[in-house]
Amino acid sequence: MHPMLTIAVRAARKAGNLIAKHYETPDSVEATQKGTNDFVTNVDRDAESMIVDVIRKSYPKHTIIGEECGELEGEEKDVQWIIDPLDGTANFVKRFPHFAVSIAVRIKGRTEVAVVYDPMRNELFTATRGQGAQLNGYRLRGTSAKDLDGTILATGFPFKVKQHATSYINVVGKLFTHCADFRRTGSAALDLAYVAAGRVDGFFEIGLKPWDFAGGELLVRESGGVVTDFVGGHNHFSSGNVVAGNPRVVKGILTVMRDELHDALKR
Ligand code: 2AM
Ligand code: CA
Ligand code: CA
Ligand code: CA
Repeated sequence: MHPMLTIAVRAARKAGNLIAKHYETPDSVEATQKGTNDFVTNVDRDAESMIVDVIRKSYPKHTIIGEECGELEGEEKDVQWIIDPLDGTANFVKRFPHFAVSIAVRIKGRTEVAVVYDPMRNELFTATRGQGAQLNGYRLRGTSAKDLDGTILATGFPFKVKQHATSYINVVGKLFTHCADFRRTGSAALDLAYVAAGRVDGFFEIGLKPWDFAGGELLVRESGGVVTDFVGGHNHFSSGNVVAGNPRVVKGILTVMRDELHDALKR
């Protein structure tokens, strides 16, 4: 195993166990409001500190970027650990058992290893660039859908900034006439892991942050899929707009977006 993946897995399991422990004792969870419709808990922060400690022990010079801690600049700026200690906090707070830890290591802007860990199901999704994606050690393949016909697509809604919600809902409405159905699970990291595992055929979401999708992106690519922005390009790390799936499904989603999406969102 890639040495950085070993550390990423150790950190993800440790944080996942902490999250699962708190899930059993809801009184130990304190939620505070971060912004409109947006909450964070003591568990997000404790899980993140745990991950940072594990990384720092092996790689004290690497840069770490986390949702709650921001950028912890290291001497080596070329190596970035991008972490979401708890993806699906809204689910966690509501005791809807669907959330994950996501960790990706990017070297000079290219993701080398990734882990997405679902502690409630003990499902560990891992990937190393050029070496495939695995679920608990078994090789993953995405679905072989030829177009949008009969597909199930995962997505998320722009719950924070509703400025472009109408344009977005238009796209969702149009896509609905082409695919079979949608899933809206509340964890972008798991949505992408599920694309890699073939549990859904594709995924699209607007306005994500790098920690939401950096890990899942490599899982999808290493399972034979592609990940792009809303115009088929590779600006999703800056735009936060992500489409994923096998090349034919992504093409189907992009075609609908080209016709229906507000120009401001096309990047
Ligand atoms: P989070 O739990 O780490 O904040 C993209 O949809 C991301 O936004 C999710 O992966 C999740 O990340 C967060 N999210 C999704 N739905 C949400 C909601 N209804 N309220 C708050 N955060 C949400
Ligand atoms: Ca959050
Ligand atoms: Ca997230
Ligand atoms: Ca989070």
